Amino acid sequence: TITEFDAKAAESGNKATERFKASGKRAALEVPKERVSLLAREVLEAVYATIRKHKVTYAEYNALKDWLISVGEDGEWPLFLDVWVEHVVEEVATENRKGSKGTIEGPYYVPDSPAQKTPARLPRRDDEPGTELTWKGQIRDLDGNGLPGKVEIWHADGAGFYSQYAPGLPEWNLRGTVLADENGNFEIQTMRPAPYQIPTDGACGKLIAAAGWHAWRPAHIHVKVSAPGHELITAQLYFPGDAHNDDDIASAVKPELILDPKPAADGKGEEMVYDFVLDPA
Ligand code: MBD
Ligand code: FE
Repeated sequence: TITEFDAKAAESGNKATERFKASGKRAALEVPKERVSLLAREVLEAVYATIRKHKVTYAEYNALKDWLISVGEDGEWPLFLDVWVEHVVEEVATENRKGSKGTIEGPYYVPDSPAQKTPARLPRRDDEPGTELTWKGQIRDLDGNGLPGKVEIWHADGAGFYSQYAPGLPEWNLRGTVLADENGNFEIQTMRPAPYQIPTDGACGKLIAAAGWHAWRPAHIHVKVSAPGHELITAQLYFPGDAHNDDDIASAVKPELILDPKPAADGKGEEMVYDFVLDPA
C-alpha cells in the first residue's frame, strides 16, 4: 500500500530533479577544463585512498554501484547533494560576507512565488494545522540603512510537507514573495513548520538506514532575502530547543540562524523579530 509518506518520497525526488533541470542553474554549467580535471582527479584520489585504507571489497563496490544507480532512478541526486554536500559549498561561497549569515538552499525552492506587499499572510488552507507565527523584520545595508527589498519564503507545513513536492497541497501553500516597505520593514504571517524527515523509502533513506543514521532536519523556514544593488542571501531560520538543531542531517544549522519566538501580543500563536543585513553586490 502507498502511504502518504511513500507518495512523498517517490514524488519529491523526481520533482526536485525536474525543477533543477528546468532552472537557470543549468545555464551556468560551463566549468573550465582545467578545473574539471583538477577537481575530478582529486575526488577520485580521495576515493582511491578510502578503498586502500579500508580494504574495500567487491561486495562493497557492487553495493555502491547498486546504490548510485538507485539515486538516479529515484530522482534523488538533488536531495543527496543538498543534504550531504551543499553546506560546504555554501561555507566557501560566503566566507567573505560581512552581513547576515546564510545557509543552504536545499531541494524545494520554487522561483516566482506570488508577491504580496507587507504586511503579508502566506497562502494557507482553511484548516492549516499548527501554530500561528508572525515574523517582523527589516532588510538593511552594512551601514544600517533600510533597503526596499523582498523576502522569498518557503517552508514545510505543520506535518512536515512542502507544497509542490508532496501530493494534495495547494500549489503555493506556505510559499510567497513579500515586498518590504521603503524602509526595508516587513511583516509575514505564517504557520510554524514541523521538523522534516527526508524520505525513508528512496535511495537517500536506504543509505541512512544502512548506516544507522537518522533522517531528520530540525523545523526550519527557508528564505531568500534580496534588494537592488545587494548580494542575495539564502538562509534558513530555526527554532530554539529543536532536538535536531545539533545533529541536522543536512549540517545546515548555524547559531546565528536560531530564532527567539515569543507568545504573540494578540494571544494568537508566536511572534519573532529577525533582520537581515545585506552586503553590496
Ligand atoms: C529539506 O527541506 C531541506 O531544507 C534540505 C536542505 C534537504 C532536504 C529537505
Ligand atoms: Fe527544507
